Amino acid sequence: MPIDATSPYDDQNIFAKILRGEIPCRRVYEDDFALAFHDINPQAPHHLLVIPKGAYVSWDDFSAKASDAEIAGFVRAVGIVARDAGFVAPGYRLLANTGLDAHQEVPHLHVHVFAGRPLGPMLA
Ligand code: IU
Repeated sequence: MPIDATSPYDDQNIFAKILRGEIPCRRVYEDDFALAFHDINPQAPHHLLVIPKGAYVSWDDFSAKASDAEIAGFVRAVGIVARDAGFVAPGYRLLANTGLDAHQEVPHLHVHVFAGRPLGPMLA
């Protein structure tokens, strides 16, 4: 079910549990600001999720409330994940579904990283 991006943070959401180590994930990268892991239902040959370590429901919540250090750290982590995976040259796509109309399902900000095939024109 899609979530309302303006709802309060629920610390029982699945990505909060992954961050606390209560649920396993296929981790590819971690630093002070971000964790990256494989999506369990990949929509491309490579489909990773990058999440901030802080408790933010959505891109809207994060961009409004996170500190400059958290924002810089998270954006840099997304770049490192893509670069370390070798996605830069052939290309990759970032996506952050936000709220009901965008069909955001997990109420902890996550940036999808898609790569591994020509992804075609942007669909909206
Ligand atoms: P969305 O942007 O909120 O719609 O995407 C949620 C993603 O989280 C989706 O691609 C799921 O496959 C993925 N996911 C996951 O990787 N592990 C989980 O335990 C759950 C969802 I629940």
